[in-house]
Amino acid sequence: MAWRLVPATVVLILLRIALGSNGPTVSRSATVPRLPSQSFQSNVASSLDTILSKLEANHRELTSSISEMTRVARETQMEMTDLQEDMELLLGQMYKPSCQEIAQDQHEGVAWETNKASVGVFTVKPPKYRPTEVRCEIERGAVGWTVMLSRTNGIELFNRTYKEYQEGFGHPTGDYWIGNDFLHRLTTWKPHQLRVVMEDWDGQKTWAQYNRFRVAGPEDSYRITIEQFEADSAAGDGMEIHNGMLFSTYDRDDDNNKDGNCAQLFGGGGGWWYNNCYHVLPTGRYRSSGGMEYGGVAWYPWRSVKHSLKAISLLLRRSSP
Ligand SMILES: *[C@@H]1O[C@H](CO)[C@@H](O)[C@H](O)[C@H]1NC(C)=O
Ligand SMILES: [Ca+2]
Repeated sequence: MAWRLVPATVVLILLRIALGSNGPTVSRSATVPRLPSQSFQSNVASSLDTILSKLEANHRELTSSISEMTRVARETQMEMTDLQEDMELLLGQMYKPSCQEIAQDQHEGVAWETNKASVGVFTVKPPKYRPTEVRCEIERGAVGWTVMLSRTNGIELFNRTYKEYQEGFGHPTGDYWIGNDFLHRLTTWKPHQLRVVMEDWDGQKTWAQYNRFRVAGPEDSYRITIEQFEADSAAGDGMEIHNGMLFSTYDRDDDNNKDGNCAQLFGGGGGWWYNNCYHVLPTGRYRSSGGMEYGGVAWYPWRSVKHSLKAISLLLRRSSP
């Protein structure tokens, strides 16, 4: 063991000091080196004994404190895990996982006539995720949609970093992105569907729906599964080329464009499940005039890929069983 080297070094150093100060270098007159006296040697020896036994005692003490600390750390770890589980249970009782359950709650005991459609901000908590403020769109008949993205004006910028898209940004009373970690937790907890509603500058409105929507975890770069396109969706299947893609931002390129980063080249800085590069881009740069260039808030094939829409929302609810 390493500590055994310590006394040996100490012995050597002490001997060197002892021999050095009484040895040949300081004795000028004598031609034969004088050995240290008997009493001096035994003094050194007994000092060394004392030092050695002190070191051994310290080492024993240290070893036992280390094993005690390890035991306490292990216990603390277990207590932390228990606390986390208790906390998760408690928060799970305080908050609904999504707007779907909030709508069901509100529906109970409310007469159909007064059960009007409404929009509001609520705190929800998908399992294994933190309580989060979101916008709920609640329809008649206990249907509650959780808004994952809203674009209605250019106030909130969507040219954001990977980290910002992970955690979410903006505010649920206005435009916002709910966060990739939230999406992952909610859509892997129970199967979800995605509804897209959009509006153009001429006042026309349309929608599209996918009955299967799932976002993988960070270890799989938030890969999107978007399938079972609802055939009568008026806006057309713009998400087809995005199915199975990884999430990319201007500071992280996981897209299928070999020459560069779609978010930078064409996406106006918005984060999205780019392929090479996009048909749909709800996170594009908001242009108040529609315009005719890449990087806007786009839904092809409803409008040109270079046309920026007036408004778009992405809404989630559990798939019907
Ligand atoms: C985002 O885009 C706006 C213009 O739309 C620009 O002023 C701003 O600097 C951009 N931010 C980043 C982080 O690129
Ligand atoms: Ca690329």
